[in-house]
Amino acid sequence: MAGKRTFTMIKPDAVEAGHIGAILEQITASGFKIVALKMTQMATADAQEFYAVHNERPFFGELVEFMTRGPIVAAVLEKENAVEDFRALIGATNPEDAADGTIRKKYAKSVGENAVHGSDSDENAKIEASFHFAGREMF
Ligand code: RTP
Ligand code: MG
Repeated sequence: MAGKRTFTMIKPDAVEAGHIGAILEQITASGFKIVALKMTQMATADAQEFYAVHNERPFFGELVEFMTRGPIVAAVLEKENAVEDFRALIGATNPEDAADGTIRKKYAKSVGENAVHGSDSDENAKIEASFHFAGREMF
């Protein structure tokens, strides 16, 4: 599975704005196969654990508030070179810096409320997928 899977979330801002369908369409049209999918809402403790790597950063409290304020759509995606290709598809963290046509350029509102998450390494993709999905929920 190394290199073939990544984990994503459609974040609360994009769910609230009604972009679930358009974002999933762009993801599958770009060659990613959905192998796990669900709508869920993270509790505060979930978001603090998921983003623990950022817990010393000044935006951590804001990030946890944001990620727990409404439902998200979590998914595991399969494609050759999944992690890197998906980061290219979503674009830079700050939508002002994201390339035209990327998901964040089209749907993100700000550096904080930036529509989608994408794992940053194969190792983190596995950890993050397992955080959200049981083995029997991944196909
Ligand atoms: P992600 O983990 O969500 O895919 O985003 P990323 O790798 O592009 O960015 P990262 O540095 O991991 O930051 C995680 C999330 O924290 C929020 N953030 N807010 N206010 C700010 O300056 C700021 N910086 C980051 C964003 O939601 C970012 O995606
Ligand atoms: Mg990140």
